[in-house]
Amino acid sequence: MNPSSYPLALWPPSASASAVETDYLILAFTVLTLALVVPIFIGVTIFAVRYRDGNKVNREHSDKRDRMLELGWMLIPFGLTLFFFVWGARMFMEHKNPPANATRIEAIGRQWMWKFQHPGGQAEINDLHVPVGEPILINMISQDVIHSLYIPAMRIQMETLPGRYTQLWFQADRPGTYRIFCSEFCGTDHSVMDGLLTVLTPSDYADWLAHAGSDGSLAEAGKALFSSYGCSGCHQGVGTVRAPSLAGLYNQPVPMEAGGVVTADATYLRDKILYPDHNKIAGYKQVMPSFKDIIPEDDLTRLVAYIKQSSTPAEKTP
Ligand code: HEC
Ligand SMILES: [Cu+2]
Repeated sequence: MNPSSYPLALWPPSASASAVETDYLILAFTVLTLALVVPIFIGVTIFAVRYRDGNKVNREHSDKRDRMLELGWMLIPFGLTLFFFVWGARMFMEHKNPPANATRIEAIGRQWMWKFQHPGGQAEINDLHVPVGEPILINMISQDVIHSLYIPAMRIQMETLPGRYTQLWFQADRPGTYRIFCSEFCGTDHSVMDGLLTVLTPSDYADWLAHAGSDGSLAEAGKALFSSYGCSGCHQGVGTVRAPSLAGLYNQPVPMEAGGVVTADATYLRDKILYPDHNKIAGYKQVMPSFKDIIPEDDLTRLVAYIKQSSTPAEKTP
């Protein structure tokens, strides 16, 4: 990754339809802003010169009023800016709602690198390979401080927080190599916390996946960890007398001891592993040990992937 291989450009390349639309939005809004500001600026200058102290001009105040004119200059700019509000809000909603069929990539930000894991278990550092024309959802978390995943060519960025998953999605529409940055100051080597996004044709991507090497999918790796960290001792087979079975738990409502229900999303699962005393669930004695400082972030991602896909609904017997 040599920054000097990129010539100084005013505008980064755009590699998705939504990036192109973002550019149009910004451009059009800049034009509107100029259209509203420049006439005022010119008017202020003309009046300041014309009515300056000592200049002999007619200073009588006319009491002629033009209601239409006054309404016009309030309502027309209001309508114009409202148009941009609607346009921007529409794009915002689009950014916040990844399509259900998106390929999900797990990302971890840490001082000072990005780690990406594909659903098949292929992992890469500071490099991300994705297929063109398919929605890609990046689910990310930080292992230390706040980072921010920024992909200028897609015109998107998202904060990467410790202790909470955040998401970002895009659909690249032209193959190529684009830059990835951390856009949140995160310490000494923040400036070199960057990477390369390579958008491949679907066949090249399949080829890449096949050669990238993987010790099995994330969920498979998670399954192995589920035994090696001793989770299965309580959460599987005879163990489930004391602890709930986790099969089919993902995205289900869980009744809390304190009343109310919580949805078992990825953040809930992760929190439960690190801080089992939070969100105590109804019907069980809380005997689960905390795995904070024991299970590293990568393994948490794998465990969560495993729990998510073990979706065979089990007899939940609280
Ligand atoms: C000593 C037994 C024990 C071990 C070991 C254990 N757990 Fe638990 N776990 C429990 C109990 C008991 C509960 C329910 C108590 C509560 O949460 O209030 C629970 C709750 C959970 C929940 C929430 C379940 C639900 O229905 O919402 C998750 C997720 C979970 N454990 C994951 C794990 C993972 C992953 C591991 C291994 C890293 C693990 N547990 C290790 C006993 C254990
Ligand atoms: Cu960073």
